[in-house]
Amino acid sequence: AFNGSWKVDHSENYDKFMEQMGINVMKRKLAEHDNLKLVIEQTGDKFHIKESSTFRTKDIDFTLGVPFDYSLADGTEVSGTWELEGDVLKGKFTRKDNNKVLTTTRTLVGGELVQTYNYEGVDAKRTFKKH
Ligand code: MYR
Repeated sequence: AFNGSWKVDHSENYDKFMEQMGINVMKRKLAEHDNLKLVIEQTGDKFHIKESSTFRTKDIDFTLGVPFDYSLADGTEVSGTWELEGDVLKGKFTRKDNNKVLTTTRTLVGGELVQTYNYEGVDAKRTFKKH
């Protein structure tokens, strides 16, 4: 159900979230228009994601419940896990530089993919459309 090619359509509070993450204003301006695209292929509990944006292209492989390393587009390194709870993917990632936790969820809502983000009390949301 998460399978497909998803393009970001709009974001809510993403700038504030990135600010909380410590990202400077110039990078935040660029990141607001990153044209993020995710191609998701799920097979059982294994995911393969092709991420592309104005910043980079990246292949990500993970298995539900199994920790993995990931670098955010600004270079911040995190380590964590995705789990499926009902129809909701729940991710919990710890920054390697300060041990603080970033949580994120992915849910399908009316044919759109909604990803939420939380870091240190600040929530954001990005909505992706299938294309
Ligand atoms: C993936 O499933 O796409 C890979 C793992 C995602 C880890 C957490 C993603 C949070 C990205 C937040 C970007 C914030 C920029 C400051």
